[in-house]
Amino acid sequence: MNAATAVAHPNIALVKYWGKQDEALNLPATGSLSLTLDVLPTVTTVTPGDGPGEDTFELNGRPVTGAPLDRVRRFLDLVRARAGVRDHAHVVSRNTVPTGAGLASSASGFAALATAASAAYGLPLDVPSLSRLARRGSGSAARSVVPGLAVWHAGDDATSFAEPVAGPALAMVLATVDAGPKPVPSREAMRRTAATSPYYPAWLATTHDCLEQAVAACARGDLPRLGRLAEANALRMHAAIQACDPPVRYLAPGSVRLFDRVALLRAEGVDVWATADAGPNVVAVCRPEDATRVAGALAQDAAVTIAGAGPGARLVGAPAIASGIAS
Ligand code: 2P0
Repeated sequence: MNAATAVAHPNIALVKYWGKQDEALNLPATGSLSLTLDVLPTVTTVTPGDGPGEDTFELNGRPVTGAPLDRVRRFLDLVRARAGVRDHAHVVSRNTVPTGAGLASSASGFAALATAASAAYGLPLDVPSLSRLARRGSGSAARSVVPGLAVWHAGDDATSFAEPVAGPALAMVLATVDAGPKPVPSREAMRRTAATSPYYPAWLATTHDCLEQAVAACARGDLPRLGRLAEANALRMHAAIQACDPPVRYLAPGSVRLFDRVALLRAEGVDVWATADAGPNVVAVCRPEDATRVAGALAQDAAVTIAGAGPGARLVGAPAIASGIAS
């Protein structure tokens, strides 16, 4: 077994994943649609050691302990069980996404880990296999395996993976209101929404229809229809989250200001819509040629990054990151 290094990028959902039909297999209650970005990559190296032993995980130059390390170990256990080996591993990762800030750090993280670990332990490297495996680490990671626009199917363990779909050319302007960790992790808030939000059944029913319509809009290259569906879907997700008990509110005053700025730009004739994940940061969806104008307007209230469609998770040549952890 050899060390392997993989790179993956975050994705932003246009039709959101919020709720599971199976916690153990990490199967989503509904399908979702996203754009894998060309910014903020995660680069991860998996180096198998000899025989059973302690897995280690270093993130951005620091050893990780506690629950985040356990989550990586459980993922490696799954990889080892499938590969029929017991060798421990050293995982070294560099993540340029603000971790835990609602910009999908777990998506690029587990997409890169699934790809590097599959190569290191000899598992299949085709996109459906990597997407199914990445899903087990974090649901949204299933989509970061795929380049550009991706649909992640609900389905069962065998059929719940992401695959590419054709669609209109898109840019996303990431508007960061707060890069700090969110108050409630998305996994916990998702569980709480399903268990206590009176709007959860409506969320599931409308998202199912929304996905069908969004995929049809993609096929027609109809950005305005896709944008309207995406903004409505995001606000419905936040409505369901805010209605849970105890409530969780991810959107901050600065987030609402950004939704208003996007609406003002629309009133000026720009095709732009807003979405937001499990945090206060807002993402504007627009045509690539309008991205600079949109970014200029949002920069009055937030730190902005312009992103386009990016590549799927992939292996890179040699181990690119030096580990500070001795084997
Ligand atoms: C999404 N989010 O579709 C939605 C929108 C956040 C808001 O997927 O429990 O970290 O690891 O499967 O993937 C965040 O949830 O959850 C997420 P787990 P994940 O992008």
